[in-house]
This record gives sequence, C-alpha cells and structure tokens, in this order.
Amino acid sequence: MNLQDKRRSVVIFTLFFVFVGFSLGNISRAEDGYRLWLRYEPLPESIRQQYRSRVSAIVVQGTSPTLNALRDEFVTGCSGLLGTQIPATDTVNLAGAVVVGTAKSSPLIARLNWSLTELGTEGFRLRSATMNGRAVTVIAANSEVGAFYGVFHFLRLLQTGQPINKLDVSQKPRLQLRMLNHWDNLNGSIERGYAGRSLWKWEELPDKVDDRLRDYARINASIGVNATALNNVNANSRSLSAEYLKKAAAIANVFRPYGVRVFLSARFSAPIELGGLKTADPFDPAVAEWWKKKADEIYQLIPDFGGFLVKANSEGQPGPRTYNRNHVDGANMLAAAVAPHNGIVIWRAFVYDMKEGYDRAAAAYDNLQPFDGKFAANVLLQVKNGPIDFQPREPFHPLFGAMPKTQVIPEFQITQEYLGQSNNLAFLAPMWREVFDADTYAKGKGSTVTKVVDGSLYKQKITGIAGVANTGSDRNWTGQDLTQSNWYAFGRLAWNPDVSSKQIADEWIRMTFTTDAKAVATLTRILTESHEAVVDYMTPLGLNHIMWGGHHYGPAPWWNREGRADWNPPYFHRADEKGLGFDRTKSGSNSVAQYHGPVREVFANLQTCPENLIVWFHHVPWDYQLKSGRIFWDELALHYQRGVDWVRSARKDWAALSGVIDAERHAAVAKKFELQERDAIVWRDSCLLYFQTFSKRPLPAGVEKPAKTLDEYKAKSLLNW
Ligand code: GCV
Repeated sequence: MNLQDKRRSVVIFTLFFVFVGFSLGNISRAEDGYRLWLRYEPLPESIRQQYRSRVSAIVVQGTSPTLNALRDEFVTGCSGLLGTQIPATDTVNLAGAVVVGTAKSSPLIARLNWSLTELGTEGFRLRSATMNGRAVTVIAANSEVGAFYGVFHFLRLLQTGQPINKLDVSQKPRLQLRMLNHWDNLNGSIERGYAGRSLWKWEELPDKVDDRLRDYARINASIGVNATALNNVNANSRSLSAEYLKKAAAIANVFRPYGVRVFLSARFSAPIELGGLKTADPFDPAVAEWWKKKADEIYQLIPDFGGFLVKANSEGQPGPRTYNRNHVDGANMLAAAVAPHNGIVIWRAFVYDMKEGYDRAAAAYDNLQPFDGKFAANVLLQVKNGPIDFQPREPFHPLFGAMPKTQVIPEFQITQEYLGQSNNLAFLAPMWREVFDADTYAKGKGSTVTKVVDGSLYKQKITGIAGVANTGSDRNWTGQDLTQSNWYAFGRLAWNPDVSSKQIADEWIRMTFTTDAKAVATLTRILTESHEAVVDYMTPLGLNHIMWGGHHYGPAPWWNREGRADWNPPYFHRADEKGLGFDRTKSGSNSVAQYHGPVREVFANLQTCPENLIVWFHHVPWDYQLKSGRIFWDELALHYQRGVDWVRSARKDWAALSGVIDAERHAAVAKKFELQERDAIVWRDSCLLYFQTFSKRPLPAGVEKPAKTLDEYKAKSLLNW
C-alpha cells in the first residue's frame, strides 16, 4: 500500500466510524447518569404503538410558572418516550389528548364538575374520559402542583410500560411534609456527602443561579418531595444573615414552580452571633424578639418559607439547655416566631449528651419523651429511624409510639454515612420498610411505625418525613449510578409508605436503566438483596457502630481514640471473653424497657429476640446456640462470609448485563462493585480477626482465611487503600 492508498483508507475508515457513530446515535448516546430516572428515551416500538393514539397532545389551559413547567415536562417526556414530537395545545381537537389542570386554570376541567375535595392540596385524579366526543385522559387536581404530580405519575406509567387506556387513579400523598435535609456547609462542602460539592454554589448566588437547580427541583417533584432544608443542621449562623437569606430566596424562586419549599437550619445561638445579643436564652424577651424579627425578614424574602430545622444541644451544638432551659422552651420560642407566617419548627430528637456510663441508645427517649404534649402546635419532632445513628441495622426508635401528643416525623439517612458511602450499593428501601412495618404495639397489635407517622394512630395535624440527601455536584448527582435509587425510594415511600421495595426497585430500574425483562429481574434482585448483604459483611446479628472513627468508612471495631466513650466501637460491641453485645435488658442498661410490651419482652428475652438484633439487646455468649443449630461465633463468621459471597455474585450478575446496560454506566458501576468486593473482604477479615481475639475460636468451615493480619488491617483505613 503506497502513502496515498494509506491516506485514502484512513479517510474511509474515519468516515465509516463517523457514520456508524451517527446511526447508532440513539442507542449509544453518552450516558453519564445526569438524567436519573427522567431520561425519556424512546420506548420499545411495540409499546410506543400502543401509546401513540392515547397521547396525541397535551392540553394545558392558562399559564403560570407551574403550568408552564408541567407543560414542558409533559412535552419533553412524552415526545422522548414516544419518539415523536407531542404538541401542546389549549383545546381538545384530537382524540388521545391529555388534559391537565385545575378547575381554576382550565375551563375544560371545570366543566367536568368533578368533586376533588378528598384529594387535598397535593393529590390528583387521572382518568380516561370523553370530551367533545373524543376519548381523552384527564389529569385534574386542586392545585397546579397536584396536577404536576399527576403528570409525573402519567409519565411513570409510560416509562414503566403500564396500560393507559382505562385509567382511574386517585392519589394523594400520605405524608404532608416530604423533605430532604441537606447537610451542606456555606463553604460548599457537605457533611457526610459523597457526591461532590454542594449543589447550591453559595458563592455565585443570588446573581447567578445554576441551571442545575431547576433539574434538582424537577427531580424532586417527580417523586413528590416538597421541601428542602438547604444547610447543615450543624448550622452556621451566617445562613440567617441578610446576605445569605437573599441567596436562599434565589433558590426558593427556582424551586417554587415545582412545589418545593425551602427551610433553613437555624443555629440556636444566632441572636448572639448575628444579633450581637449577650445571650440566646429563650426566656429573654430580646431573644424572642430577635427571632420574631428574623422570621419577618425571611418571610419578606421567601413568602412560602417552610420554617426552621434545629439541632440543639447535640454534638456540641448550642441549644436551650446551654441557658438552663429545656427543649420545649427552645422549640416553642422559635415556633412562636414563625407561627404568624404559618411556618413550622422541626426539632431534632438526636440528643445524647448524658451522664457517664449511660446507654446512648436510651438517650433521645430520656431527653425528649418527658415533653410529650408540651410542644407548640407548629413543632414537629424529627426522630432518626433507630435509637443510635443510622446504622446498617437498628431496631425502630422507641420514640415512635411513645409520644402520642407530639407530631413525630422520622428522619432517614439517604446518604450512606455508615453503609459504604457512594462506593457500596445498599438499596435502602428494604431497611426503611423494616422501620415502617415495625409494630410499636403503642395502641395494641398493628400500631406500626407507618401508622404513627401517617397520623392514623394519633391523628396529629401535621405529618412528615425527612431524608438526609445523598446529592452533590457530581455529574450523576449521587456519586454512583445505583445509589440514585435511594433518592427515588425515599420520595416514593414518603408519598406512600406502603409501597413495596420490589415495586420501587422495578419502577426505578425501568425508568433509569432498561425495560429488558430479564435485566429488570436480575437488577431488582440485586437491589432488594443488597442492604442485607451489606449488613452481613459490616454489622451482622445486631452489631453497630464499629466503623473507623471520624469518616465512618470501613471497619475498626478496635477503634478507641475518640474523646468520648460513646464514639468508640468497643462501647457499642462490648466484646470480651464471654461473648459479644450490649446488654440492654434488666441485667444491663434496661433501655429495652422503652419499648411497649410485648415487643419489649420479645427483645428482652435472648430466646425470642430476633437474631438479626441479638447483640443489640444482649451480651451473647460465643457458644450460644442459634436457631440454625450453630454456635453464635460460627454464625457470626458465616454471616461475614455470606456478605462477601453476595457481592461476588452480584458483581458477576452485573458483568453479565454488559450488552443490555449502556457501556458508560455499566463500566462505572462495575468499578464500584469491584470496590465493594474489596471492602466486603476487608470488613470480614478485620472484624473476624479482631473478634477472634476474644472468642478464641477457629473460623468455621466455609469461611475463607483472612488475606492479611489484624495488625495490617489496623494500620490503614479502608478509605486510603
Ligand atoms: C450532622 C452523626 C453524623 C454527624 C451528623 C449527626 C446528626 O453523628 O456523624 O455528621 O451531624 O449524626 O445527625 O446530627
């Protein structure tokens, strides 16, 4: 081949690849995870055909920021999914139109005269109907945001391939406040964030507002999240300064059309730091006045401001007790400041500053329960799912069911502080389901946490839920494509705490990755099994808080360097020659007494205590025989091994999906699984080697020999491997 021929072949080759690249454009488009579950890629042709005659146009009468946003979403979504441009009109002149709005915004909907009262302010009705002699679909609601939720529901039906020809769906959210808590600092870092920097870009606000914030609001609206606390609960007073309030107002303006209201975390001592007062004592009239004025100032800028989220007298944060007042004194003073504007105060129950030798798991109950019935009508008490701190597995928090006259809302952690952060897949819906389904027995059998939370047990006026966000500036929002599912799951459960984990996983996979039936089944299984597997290789049988100090990534059951006993793993696991676990029965701290009978008795008895919580409540002898017939030590070791085995097989299953999942995300997730396998092995080996120094027993058959020595594992945190 001479030089000219060579050049010619290079040109032909290049042209060939450009051509192939273009023609494959649709299926091989770069997938960086940015679009999450709102990808709106064309559905398989057979499904598109069924939908086309039913989605000919969108009819949205009137204009407003919300109506405009929902129209855009509908057009983008349906056009993408159906592979053809769907027009937006304001009259029904085609069969198959989808008519969206409220009786106020749309004369067409008003004419239907539907009674929608029971849908409340955020519900919607989605119904097949006839208008002007034409078959149409109607999405009607009492508010424009309700109609928007209906649009997202309709889009989800298409994305997941559901029939849409005979629709009759009425839905409203079961919980009123469905909120994300961002632990974002003003310098752009995120406490316990594993997906980059804060999305807010405080330094650019209010003059420049990142376009991405609109997408953040859209995504939340798509799962019904309607509130966001912008800043860390370990709060900086400056977030309430005039300068930062303007920035918060700019964010609120972007979120408003999507029904997402802004809250701020308030530092209790702000009257001193910002207002120059000598004290933040809630009984000092000047302090109360300062907060009132601050609230007035905020509502001037953000008329739909939600209110304050407060971490008080916890982990060094100031609070009313700093001034010899109590939690109610503090919460009610703030509540009075926002009450004239219909604002609320969310007071966190994560309080554990107590006496020497106490049981940390008992502290929140001891601190807060005595105040039942004393909080103002606009105060919510935000309680973590379990009594310690977002551990891979905890029993439900005893405050659920213990405060019948208080508006208790759960706090979940979507960001995986203790569950492998953004490197390990732990789909959290099953864990949250476990909490919702737990029976508190507060009013007899069937008093589940769901019923406490959704208001059906105690009829509280305001209901809600909060999730600590796992988002950040990473292109794919959550630092790993598969853990996006936890953001989705949180929203779906906040909307309806009865949805099954399997359904959530199935929906999310179809919307985010693929509708291929086999792949959906494999991935659903991987997702729904993943949390238990993480528990197996991190903290099986009720172990907890044995992570490396500070960053909490990776194992360190030996860690004893923190200033407080209750920040060190040995405080929690209590390993000794006899056995393992924290005795919370009468012979120990007796914090099990905080639960209602008969749950209390079930937990308190070693024979009946669920084995997955056995060392949470008991100091279990190494040779205690479990239901499997094996002794406790062997069972512990086999759980660790089972966790590792699961990751290996999930990794293989994922590898086998390579032709079905787009190459970019497939490779990214494969890398994460590789890390997860490494992590699982390190967890297994270091925990077993360490606990073996107490149990003095050999590893049972079936458990692999550790790859390194205990000293080697102790020498280096998994974060720096
Ligand atoms: C925001 C745990 C975390 C802290 C967090 C705290 C809380 O202790 O490690 O980072 O602080 O919970 O929920 O307030």
